[in-house]
Amino acid sequence: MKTAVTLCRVAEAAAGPFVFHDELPIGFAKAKQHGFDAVELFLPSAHEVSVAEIKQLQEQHGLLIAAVGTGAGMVKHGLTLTDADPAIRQKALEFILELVDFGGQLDAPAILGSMQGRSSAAVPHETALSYLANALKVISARAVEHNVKFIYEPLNRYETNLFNRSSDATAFLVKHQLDNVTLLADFFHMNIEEASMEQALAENIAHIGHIHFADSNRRAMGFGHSDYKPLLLLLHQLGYAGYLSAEILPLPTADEAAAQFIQSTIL
Ligand code: LER
Ligand code: MN
Repeated sequence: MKTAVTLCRVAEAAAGPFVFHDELPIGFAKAKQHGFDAVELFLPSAHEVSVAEIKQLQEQHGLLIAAVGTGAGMVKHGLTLTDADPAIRQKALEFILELVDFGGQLDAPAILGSMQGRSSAAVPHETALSYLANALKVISARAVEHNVKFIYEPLNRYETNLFNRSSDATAFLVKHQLDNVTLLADFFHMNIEEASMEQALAENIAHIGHIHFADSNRRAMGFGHSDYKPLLLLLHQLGYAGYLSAEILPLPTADEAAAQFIQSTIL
């Protein structure tokens, strides 16, 4: 398993579960200093910083890009793939495709989290799911062109009503033959939604491509009440070889959260 830490440059997400909010040269330096293998980027759009600039920082610090988040499309621009307005859905799709192209040039998959949106009185559940499936087909085909996966993230009930549990999301991906889409297992959301973390991980491991390794209170593992060592051991036994990414609150400080996170990933 590899480790990654979130670098957030989205002002609207300043209070979000991201470790470093500094300018990227500082964020990359801190990631390296703490011993992470990679960074997970949360940027305002695909146009905030050039691919060349990211490559230069990667080379300077010897870091991989684990993934690129798309959530700014939602928190900054209010875009989701399941909006009632087709023009907004189209803008959401284009926003994500640009980030797939951006990440693809860095060998990194993009993540669909909050931009999945939710069903509502205006958009019935089955309609929202068909919007999601159709968008995932287009996005996943674009990811194939870059030889990267695309990552779909089930969220807890307060953030979406589309998919809250891993097994339901897996069934949806299988049903729609979305073979190039992997699941993100965010332990914070799973803590709220899964009956058993162990069972959810074991049942869906073949589809899990990325992990947000967060404790029950969304702090670094060890700073909440998750019994995380058995989960880490289970992931090892299941042969999970992807990232454990620190999408966690920067508490008590960003540096302490980062240091604790790295400690918590040692078996
Ligand atoms: C949101 O709660 C989350 O977990 C992110 O990874 C998705 O934007
Ligand atoms: Mn997450």
